[in-house]
Amino acid sequence: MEKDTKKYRKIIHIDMDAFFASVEQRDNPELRGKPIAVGGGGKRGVTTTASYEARKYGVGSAMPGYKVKELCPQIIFVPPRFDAYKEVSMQIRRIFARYTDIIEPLSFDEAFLDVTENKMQEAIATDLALRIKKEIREETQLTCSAGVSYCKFIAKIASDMNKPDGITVIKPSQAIIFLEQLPVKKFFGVGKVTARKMEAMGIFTGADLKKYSKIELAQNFGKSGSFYFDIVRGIDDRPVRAERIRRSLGIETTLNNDLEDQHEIVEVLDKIIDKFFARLQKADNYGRTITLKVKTSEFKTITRSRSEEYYLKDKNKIKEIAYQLLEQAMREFEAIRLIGLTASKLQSEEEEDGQISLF
Ligand code: TTP
Ligand code: MG
Repeated sequence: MEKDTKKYRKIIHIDMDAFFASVEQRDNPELRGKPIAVGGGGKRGVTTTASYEARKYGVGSAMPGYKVKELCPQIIFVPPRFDAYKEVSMQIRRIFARYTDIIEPLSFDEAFLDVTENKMQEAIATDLALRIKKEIREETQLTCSAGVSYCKFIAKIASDMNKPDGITVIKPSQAIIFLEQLPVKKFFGVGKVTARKMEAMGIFTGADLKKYSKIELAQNFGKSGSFYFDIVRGIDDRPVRAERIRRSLGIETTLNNDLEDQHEIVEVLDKIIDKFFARLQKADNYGRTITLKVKTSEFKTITRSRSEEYYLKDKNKIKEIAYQLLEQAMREFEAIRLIGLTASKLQSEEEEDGQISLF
């Protein structure tokens, strides 16, 4: 008889415990063991999160300050320090990178890791998850919770089941029963509105959901219907998508007709600088190197670049450099048909390497 040879993936989902609040308690011993809320202190402020001590009173995320006070009069409101959270976020990503390159961060404090193949040649994903938890604790003095399974959907739900400082492993053979017993409101991807709609249809658990055909679910939930149909049967082949590190950011324009006139070229360059700068601002990502590229009417490509020691965030400075580069390039062409600007040595790239930019 043929053996079941299906090879399952090994996926870990890591999520920091009461993230912002834990960082505040770590950095200020006076806050330890106390109910605190990060944010929400101002007149109209809402909380970002609350310590576990505060959660006992029902305090949670996205709650207005007055409501928090009602629930827990002794609450301590702490203003958020995003730089500190970002630093931890980068620290944990560096820890993940010791194990695998297939890392998909979902936010500051959580990520999926595909460890089917991993840098430790370790076959047991649970052991890897425990090692990651230990390294995070040792290096950040913070705890996290882990979910381990063969797909993203179950790993994500699992990481939430034994918080704080927990680990939950759901093996492929346990998945069906796990999903049948699971309340639909815990399904990752089922929002509050959908959960209410499902409950109105008598769907409270995975087992209830299974009674509906794919067509019925599509009729009620549109495209998501077939997702629910598959997911409740443990079918989730979505890959863990590693974030691509951007090496450059830029724009270029092919001109309608070849340009010869210097003034016209500068006019086009001005427009490109505007767009280019807007792009950098939008990405909130700046580079230390600016490259100008032109394609001549003879289809020859010329590039000129200049690097600085600091991130080029000032539009006038960028303009000055672009003009200078154009001047250099102009010696080599009569007419151009394409012109563009690129920024490289980007901030985001260096942060991935673990350096924090000072400029
Ligand atoms: P979560 O992981 O959702 O929450 P948490 O880490 O505080 O608690 P848990 O132990 O249950 O995982 O979010 C991570 C951080 O994101 C959280 O510490 C604060 C921030 N956040 C907001 O700013 N607004 C929000 O509405 C939520 C949910 C989180
Ligand atoms: Mg969290």
